[in-house]
Amino acid sequence: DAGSKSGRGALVILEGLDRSGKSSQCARLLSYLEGQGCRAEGWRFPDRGTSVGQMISAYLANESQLDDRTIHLLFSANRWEKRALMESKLLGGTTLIVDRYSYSGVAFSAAKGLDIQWCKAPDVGLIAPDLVIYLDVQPEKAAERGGYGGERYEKIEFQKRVADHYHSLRDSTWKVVDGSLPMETVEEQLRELATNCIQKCQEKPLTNLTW
Ligand code: NYM
Ligand code: MG
Repeated sequence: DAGSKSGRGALVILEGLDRSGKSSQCARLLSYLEGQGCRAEGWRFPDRGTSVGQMISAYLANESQLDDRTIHLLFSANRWEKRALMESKLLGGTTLIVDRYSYSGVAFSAAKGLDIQWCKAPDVGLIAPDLVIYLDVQPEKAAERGGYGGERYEKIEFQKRVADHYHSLRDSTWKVVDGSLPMETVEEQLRELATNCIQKCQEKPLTNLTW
């Protein structure tokens, strides 16, 4: 098949506030790509399946208390423990559609008041994404969408600060999509962005995140 001989897979990240539609859009994009014969997998961070991920999950559910820097480093460690597998998947030609990455790490911790440079440092050396799609939804709109699930951070005032920090992280790999548009419209835009990205990065080497 074409996929196995024509270079590496793409690292595509979806970012956005809680309830911005990332998880639904990741699933839709993944099934579209698979339908097109593209080798792709859906990943998410935090990956709650590892032992670090279980500590994160307990913290988010308010079942444990952790110092702000400690939980920040656990979120980063949770990405590091997946780095080797991520690299081998990408080099083997599999595209990864990932729900949250280092940008969530920085935006959420910085919203607590932690220094941004300090927040960025532990993720230096992870694999740099080929494309970051930011689903832009006003915090008020996101909160209306069936409310929040009761996890830590799911408060409108906090989400507003997270949005400001996301804004300051935008760089040339980012595409901002209006997440308040109808689901099908958003889906269509994501298909086009991802398809272009997958084609373009086949011959490009993987690089590391430097911010
Ligand atoms: N979150 C997620 C962080 O605070 N730092 C991180 O590095 C990552 C990946 O965890 N409110 C926050 C954002 C979410 C929460 O994510 C759980 P999800 O996508 O709801 O499982
Ligand atoms: Mg959530």
